[in-house]
Amino acid sequence: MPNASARPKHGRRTRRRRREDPARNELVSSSLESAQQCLFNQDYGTAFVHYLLVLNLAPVFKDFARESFRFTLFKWTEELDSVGRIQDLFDCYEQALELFPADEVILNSMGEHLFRMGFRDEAAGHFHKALKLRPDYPEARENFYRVANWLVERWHFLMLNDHGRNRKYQQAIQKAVQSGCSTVLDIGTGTGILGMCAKKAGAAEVYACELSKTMYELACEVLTANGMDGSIKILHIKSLEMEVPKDIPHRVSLVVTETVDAGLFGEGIIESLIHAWHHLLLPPRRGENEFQEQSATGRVIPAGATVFGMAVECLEIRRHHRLCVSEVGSLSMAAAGELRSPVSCSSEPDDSMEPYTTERLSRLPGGYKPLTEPFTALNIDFNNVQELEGLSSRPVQKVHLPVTQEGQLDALAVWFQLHLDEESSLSTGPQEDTCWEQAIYPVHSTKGFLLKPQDELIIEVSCRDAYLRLCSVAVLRDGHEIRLDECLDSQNFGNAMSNPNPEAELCSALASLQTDQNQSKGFSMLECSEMALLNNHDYHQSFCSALGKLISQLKVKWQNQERESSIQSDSSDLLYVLDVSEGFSLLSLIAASHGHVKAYSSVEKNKQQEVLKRLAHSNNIPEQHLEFWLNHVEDEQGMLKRPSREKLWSAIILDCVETCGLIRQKLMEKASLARCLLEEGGRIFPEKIVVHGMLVESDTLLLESAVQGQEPTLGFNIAPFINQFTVPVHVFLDFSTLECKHLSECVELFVLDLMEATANYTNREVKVQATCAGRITAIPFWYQIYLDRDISVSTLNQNSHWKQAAAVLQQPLEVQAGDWVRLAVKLNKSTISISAHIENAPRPMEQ
Ligand code: 44T
Repeated sequence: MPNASARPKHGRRTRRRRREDPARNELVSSSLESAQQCLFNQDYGTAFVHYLLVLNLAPVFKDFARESFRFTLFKWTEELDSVGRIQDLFDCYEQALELFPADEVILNSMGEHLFRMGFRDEAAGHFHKALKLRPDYPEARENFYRVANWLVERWHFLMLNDHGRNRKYQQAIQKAVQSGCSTVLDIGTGTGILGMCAKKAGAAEVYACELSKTMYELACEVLTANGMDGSIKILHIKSLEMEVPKDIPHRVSLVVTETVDAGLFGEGIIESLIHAWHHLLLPPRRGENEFQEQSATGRVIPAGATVFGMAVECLEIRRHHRLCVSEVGSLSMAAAGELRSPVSCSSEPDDSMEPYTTERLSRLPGGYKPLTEPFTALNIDFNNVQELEGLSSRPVQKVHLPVTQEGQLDALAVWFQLHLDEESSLSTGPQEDTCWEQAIYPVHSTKGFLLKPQDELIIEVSCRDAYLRLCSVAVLRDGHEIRLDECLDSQNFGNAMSNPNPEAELCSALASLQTDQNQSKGFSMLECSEMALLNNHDYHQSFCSALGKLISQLKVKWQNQERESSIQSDSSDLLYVLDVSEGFSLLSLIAASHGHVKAYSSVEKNKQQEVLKRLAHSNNIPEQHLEFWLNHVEDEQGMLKRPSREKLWSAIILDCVETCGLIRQKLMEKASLARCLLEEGGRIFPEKIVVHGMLVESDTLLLESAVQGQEPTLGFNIAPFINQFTVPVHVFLDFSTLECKHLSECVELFVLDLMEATANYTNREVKVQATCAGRITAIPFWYQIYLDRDISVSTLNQNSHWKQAAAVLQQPLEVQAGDWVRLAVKLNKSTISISAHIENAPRPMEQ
């Protein structure tokens, strides 16, 4: 307990105050004593109230009591958290920050609570403030890196590095302002760049709004640095809440915005523009020939958009959105019922579903095959409010698309042209040399259905809830219409999955007949990465073998022990296996399938538990051999405690690597806990992780990490501000398709031994020889996960559900072929950091 019993030295001011107000001083000193007493008795709530009183009445005690106050605050809020008193928890933090507004430890800790509650933007703001107060505060730095990606999304860097896009926007704005649009509103200003363009072009009044707090604060800094803080009025508000004259004094003649995502409408541009036309913009120009002053009418940049679509075959998309295997490990999946990713344009979308995901088609591992020509799905005029309003009531449009190549229909890919004005447009197409992603509408229901040239694909295009929806509904073949939603019965098609187990099929049929509310949708939802995991054959096969090996070893050991002690073998004796993987995992069931195993799964969602139970049943695993761990434990801390039985665990399966390519937080802590819970001869899976990496030169990674170059962006000083949000490790990388030059062989960077506490280190120096000359800009890394000494899986595997990560160096490092590079690899609380130095070079290049 820090500082709880020390006594303050009374300064001159206190003494004076004491003389002035003895009753108050009496209260302060008795409260301080009570606070310390309560703290000693671990009555943190009361201690906290006493401290608040003391520090509010006598701020002079702040320095003296800071440590104990923090300690009390953290203890008390931990208690509040554990009983779900979230509002009270945040009230405490707010009171604490009123007293200590510049306390980086309190700010960081409040950020952690906010983050856990899902308030990422707010959380990040707290980490950022803590770091500004103390740049060498490692906890805050690590937290900040973790959230920076959400706060300032990586596309900001791409956008600012996209000189073509910047110039086109600038020219379109300049033209509009010079032709008379003198009052401008930038909706979703981000870094403030479009608003600044308008001001620079000579607009008399410029307003900007931004809904993200972090981006708003960033834009304020940028405006100040460019001397425009007095001339652009920026508001932290969603444009839909803006009113005249409350927020802007009168309607404007130009709205500029780039609130578009890969699917065009995902950032709410339709709603924003409808609102802007009704409340913020001057009336639109009437006829072409009528003369009207530009300053008396309103218009929007971009003026409109054309959306394109195309059907594609793509294994990478397929394996993330539907089950492509009939067996996982040793288990038949026939009884699983339908498993779906949450990305679906189904007719009854709910909150947990999204109509599309995004990918850069050109970077998909394994590539893609276009099955049709691109078609125009939609044209929209942003200067026509009736058209914007009519969008959601437009009748569903049926498009007939000739199939041009044979292939499996996996998805519809969508991109658009953004027409800035009559002359200039930007494209997000897959062929363009731009960085934009395409929207992907995966097809779920056509397992194994092969499209053929001469077929006609029928697609429905509609606009609901301000989202564009595309749905492949049918195929016209030889004059017959084959409905795609009826293709679920895979037996209809020659190359469908075969099902060798008729009993399992019956179970599956039964499952879809269940009337239970949970089953009402007839399918269970899995995250895309969980789906890819199920489709990862090697991974499950490796687990199946490694678990099988351990289980038979332990069985033999038992038999020997029994023989030696001549105790009668008890067939009810079981091995205990615990799978603490995050999300949906079949590993517990795979363990149970070896017989004489009682498996505990950590699957939490009811529907997913049902799937496991069905699979257990259909794979002849006794019902009582599968239990759900989280149904046994109250809180997360209990996670690795075994059930209250005599037995210790024979195997504990830990999920070590996150899909994004990073080691899971607290992995080593979990491993040491798990080691204590193993029976003799028991094991943790995996037992070891080896981190591999390589030196590369990749401009792409640089462009996604920070605004590059010394040149100001369109003449504005933006880079130093947004680059504060640069993170040293890039995640969700597809190393196999990353455009880059390999500058070395693969090297072993680090080893994590999960079975051996003493074998681990936190720092390591690795020497790598450059195999050719170039600029080292990054060190991608991945993992070889050893389940036992012989069996391992790699996260770089083609079938992997994991992506890779890369440490991006802030300063590229020039090397010649043959140079030796020294890498300092650090592991701090599961976070890897890497810095590179040339051997014998005088100056280290820190990342
Ligand atoms: N677009 C990239 C990036 N916002 C997404 O908080 C997508 C560019 C791109 N603020 C072509 C294609 C693409 N009122 O900071 C964000 C966001 C803010 C608003 C105030 C509103 N109604 C909104 C709506 C959004 O605007 C900023 C940008 S939106 C995200 C842009 C492949 N060109």
